[in-house]
Amino acid sequence: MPDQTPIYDESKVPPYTLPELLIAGNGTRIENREAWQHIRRPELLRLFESHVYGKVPEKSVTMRFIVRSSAADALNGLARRKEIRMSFDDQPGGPTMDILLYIPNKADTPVPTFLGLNFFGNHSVHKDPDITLSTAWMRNKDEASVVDHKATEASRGVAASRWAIEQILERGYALATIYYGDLDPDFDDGYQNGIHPLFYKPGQSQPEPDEWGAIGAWAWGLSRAMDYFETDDMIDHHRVAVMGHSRLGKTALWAGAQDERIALAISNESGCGGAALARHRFGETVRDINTGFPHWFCNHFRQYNDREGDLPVDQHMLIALMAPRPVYVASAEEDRWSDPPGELLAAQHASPAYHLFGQKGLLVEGSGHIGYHIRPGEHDVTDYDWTQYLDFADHHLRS
Ligand code: GTR
Repeated sequence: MPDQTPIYDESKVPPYTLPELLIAGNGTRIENREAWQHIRRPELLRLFESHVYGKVPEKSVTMRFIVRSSAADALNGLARRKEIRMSFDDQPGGPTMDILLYIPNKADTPVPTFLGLNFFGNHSVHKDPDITLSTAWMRNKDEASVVDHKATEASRGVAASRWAIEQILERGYALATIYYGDLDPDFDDGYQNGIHPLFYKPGQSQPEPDEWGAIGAWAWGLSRAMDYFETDDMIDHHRVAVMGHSRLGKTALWAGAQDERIALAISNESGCGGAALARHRFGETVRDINTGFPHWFCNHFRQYNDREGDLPVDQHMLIALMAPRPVYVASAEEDRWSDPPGELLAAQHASPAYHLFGQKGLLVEGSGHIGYHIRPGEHDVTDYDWTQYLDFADHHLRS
């Protein structure tokens, strides 16, 4: 096994060659948007499914939703608050997913919307006392006032600094959020809880080696929220931006790659398995992530521990799967584990897919269809990050 000390010095990153974005598996050069849409895009999706995130089993589930609450006077009259519960199974006690929605009162609906999964329950994104407190299993964390894997009253608003809700609403966007653990609680239990078991064939007790892990399940939940938006006439489902931080940034990119209804995908410091090139061995590596989080990816991904160069894809291709839709990658200077230089490189190398559509990819100055910023500070989501996302969304979703 090679030395496992993380590399934080660009000059020590071993040389690598990226797989060609615009050459198909059979050697055909991809020269236009039709060839991208019909040949390369489906091929890359299959490769990410089989080797990285796993595929969603082919099975339809019985999806239902109920509106659990709706109040026009939330946040001092700024917004309507809605809570929607989706279920995927007719059996009582099956998995459910709760969407919290804030819709700006001053805007004419339907409104463009930011959608993001959260780490500690919908009640964590704002101190609003009327958000239903999640009763789902959570990772224990003192700062989030999670005790014995359950949220407490003191958990309300613990993640509020990461969700610029008033800013989002004042700028005319709705915000929708879902606790990621509703889809799959984030620990390695061999996929016995969450939504995976709904998809098992008779006799199957865990996903096949090329079937989805937790990131696949979380991304699936984002697409189910898209299904709901198609039924809610206050939401403009053609203008939904999916935003995620860290593991949920990996998820946002994977959801956006698969689901072309998503108009914009935003990766906030998603790092390894997200926006950062796997072959650029800086910070977290494939071995690190498969060891620390064996349940996030499909089992096949483990073949690439210390063998990133053998992956048939790299993460510039994941970003490119958003084309021609806009995509945003953000890094933080002190968050070296997420490999900021590898994130920027992936964004740059995704650009040729955009050029096929006559668009600019990543631009050093001005705005192309790939946005990027790096800010001072640590691994986190800040108001500054949100201001950039709102400006980018204004440019691409409102013009
Ligand atoms: C880290 C992990 C990263 C990132 C992060 C997070 O421990 O190594 O890949 O996903 O967790 O999601 O907070």
